[in-house]
Amino acid sequence: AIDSIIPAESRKLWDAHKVKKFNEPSEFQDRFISHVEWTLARSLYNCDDLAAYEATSNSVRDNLVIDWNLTQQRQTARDKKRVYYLSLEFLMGRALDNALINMQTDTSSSGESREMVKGAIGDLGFKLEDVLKQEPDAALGNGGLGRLAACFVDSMATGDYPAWGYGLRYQYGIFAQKIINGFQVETPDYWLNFPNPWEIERSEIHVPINFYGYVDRSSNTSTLTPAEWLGGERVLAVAYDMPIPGFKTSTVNNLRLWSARPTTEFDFAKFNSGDYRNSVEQQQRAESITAVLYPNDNFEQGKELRLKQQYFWCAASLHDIVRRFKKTRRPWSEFPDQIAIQLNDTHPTLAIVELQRILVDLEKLDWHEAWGIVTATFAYTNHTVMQEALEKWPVGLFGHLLPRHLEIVFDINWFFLKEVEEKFPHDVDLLSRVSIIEESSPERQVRMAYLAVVGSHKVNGVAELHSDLIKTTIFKDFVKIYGVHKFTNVTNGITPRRWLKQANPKLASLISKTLNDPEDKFLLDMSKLTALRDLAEDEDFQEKWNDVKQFNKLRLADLIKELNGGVDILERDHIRNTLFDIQVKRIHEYKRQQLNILGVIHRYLSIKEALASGVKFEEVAKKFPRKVSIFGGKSAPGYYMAKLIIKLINSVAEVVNNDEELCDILKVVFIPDYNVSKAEIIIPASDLSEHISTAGTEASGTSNMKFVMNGGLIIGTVDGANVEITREIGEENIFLFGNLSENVEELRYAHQYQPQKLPQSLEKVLNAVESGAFSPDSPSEFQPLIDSIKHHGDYYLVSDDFDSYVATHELVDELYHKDKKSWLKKSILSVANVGFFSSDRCIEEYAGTIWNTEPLKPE
Ligand code: F58
Repeated sequence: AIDSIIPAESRKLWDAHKVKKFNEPSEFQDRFISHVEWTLARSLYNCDDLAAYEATSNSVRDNLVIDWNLTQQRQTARDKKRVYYLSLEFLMGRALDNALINMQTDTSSSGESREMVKGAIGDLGFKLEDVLKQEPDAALGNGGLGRLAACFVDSMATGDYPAWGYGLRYQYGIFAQKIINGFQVETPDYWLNFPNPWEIERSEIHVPINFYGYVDRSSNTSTLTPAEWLGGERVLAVAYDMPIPGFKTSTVNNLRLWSARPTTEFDFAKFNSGDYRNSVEQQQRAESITAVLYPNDNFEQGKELRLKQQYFWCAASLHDIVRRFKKTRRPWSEFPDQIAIQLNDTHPTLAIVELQRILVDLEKLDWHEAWGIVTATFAYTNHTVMQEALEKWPVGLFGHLLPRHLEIVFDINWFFLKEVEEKFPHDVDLLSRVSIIEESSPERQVRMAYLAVVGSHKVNGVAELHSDLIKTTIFKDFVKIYGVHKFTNVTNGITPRRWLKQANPKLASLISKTLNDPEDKFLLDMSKLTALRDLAEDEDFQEKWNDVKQFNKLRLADLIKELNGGVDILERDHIRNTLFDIQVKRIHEYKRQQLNILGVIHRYLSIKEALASGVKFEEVAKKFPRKVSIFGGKSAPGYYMAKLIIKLINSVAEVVNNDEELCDILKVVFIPDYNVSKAEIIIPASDLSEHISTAGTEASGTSNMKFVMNGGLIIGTVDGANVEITREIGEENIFLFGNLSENVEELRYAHQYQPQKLPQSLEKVLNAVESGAFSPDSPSEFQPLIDSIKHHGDYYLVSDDFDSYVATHELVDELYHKDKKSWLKKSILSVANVGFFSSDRCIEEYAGTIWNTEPLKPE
């Protein structure tokens, strides 16, 4: 039973006044109007779409909060093992539509409540679609890693796991991208302009967090015994909770995001010395800790504020976790039986050090007992093998900000190296290779990935190929030290609720009708989709399937038009037989958008050449059937080459789209400000999508799974989860090309010592770019891109993969335009076999093999 301060005799009264969910349209309307009048202090006469969005969200939230409270009570009372997912990023996107899909009322199941609200709000004079569009994206992440965390909290709630997410409540999410004269320009994403109905401020939950200062060890001199960390700056971490509803369950989990506030403590020293303004200013700086999300993708910058963010968040979260554990009055030894903490990349690695500090300094446990508890609690997910993305912190900066934590890191390292030395005596090289402290100049650095490996009981990669690679590259020595079983794989997944039902309602409805599954149970058990295999060649079904795709392509064309100031780029009548070829993801050299756009230029030049040599347009159009190449994605603000790639794409679009001779058989579109809500429109519209990273560089990729789940075919390299996608859907249903990861090193090596020999096809393309064909006013504008391929070793192997890329596109054209039936068959079979990539499967694997937790089902 849970304690309560309410006396027993009063509880009856509480029960009599129990809050109730809205279950019917008229109850929803009551609630909606109450919120318009009372929460928003508006009326019928000034209720616009935005107010309707706020009122609808508040009404839906009321329902969720009832289940949220029950879920939390249940989890406390049953006291089962809990999971905490620590991620510096949660790329949630919009919440309302998702809540409507997942929410249950007392009388309707998930899915049905959306229809009910749609009708009810319609009768009040609003269109649900317009109301949903009012919501700003919660864009608290950069890309794949942040979106993965968002999919995981959805699946943890759906699977009834007692699991919380912990993150930061940034006031500015990832910047909004504007394209001006073809260049990316960043503008701030202040997403909290209007009241956010999806967060509940818990001002009563505030944790003081310290920085800087010094360590006091009064009498004893050993760093292993309790010490006191004193002085320094202090700020408050205030909790904001977001309800996370599961699908077809009344479980509503919690995502707790911390926000920084000044403490109410007052600096009397400064005040007395007459420095009032300074003392206030210093306090105000506290808020800067959670002001902005760092906008880098696969690159670590090493800024002090970033480390401050990390500690602020780890310390607040651990304080919260420990407080909850202490309420159970269990002995410390049971901590790992009750709690699993998953580290999403190395960003939360300080949590390992902080827990060790709490146990040794505050709870006075013996060092080794504490360390046993720590390592049994934590597990770490790695998302990259690229050196520039591995976190390292200069020892000086680390020790200045967190003096006691640095001591603890040194001690962890000391015991670790001792263990290594005992296992592999006299291997000095090994010791320096695996040391958590890197002896680099000008300064030593803390290697966070190694600290995470040493402090965790399991380390996983995010796709089979990637998990194999980490064992032979960055963590090779650790496999030798700990054995191979510490390292495992959990292939990524995506939530089918958002990425099928919400993004593609037409396809979801065709599937539910076909499977005779009116309650959409397939969204929970995606193996049900295999029943579609039998229909892959059924002409009637193919036609319906194709109609859905056409609908989604028109929907995307509408969006593109809207973003283009109301001017169509694509002729509507042509959309039906235009291949939509899409690459949307962060812009990065390793993801090779440059390969894609150079391929587009190759196609353009080939068309022009054919026309110039007198070949009839009809013939040319047969060889190069209609196609639009669609790009989208943000570059890190300081990433020069990625920004130049964006500019090249826009410059090529300018030339190609205005070349009348082409009569629209080729178009190029760059969609500005790619984000989650745009992805929901873009992904369902693809015929083909591009996942063409240099082999061995993309850890998994998750948009590849999203495209396949929406019936798009993919062209890709043998990289990341493309490998398992191929295995699941069959190699005849995917267009693979390019060199394999095992050859990459050799090819790179060769580039360094031999002058680059480019294939003729690429030579032509680069010459055109160099001649200023796409930048007549400054012909050398794209020289750095050309040089990186021609003269700087072509690190990403564009030249090595170019011909096979172009040839594979020819196969795509041929199939799409000459054999639509077999195209549709491949599309249907892809969806039929995509079930493995549901994030529900991932969470089951984490729970079974890493967390050792079980679901806690609502009674
Ligand atoms: C991505 N990493 C991987 N990092 O690149 C992708 O292959 C994988 O599918 C995905 O994680 C999920 O596992 C990624 O998105 C970041 O954005 C970090 C942000 C913070 C700085 C370092 C990169």
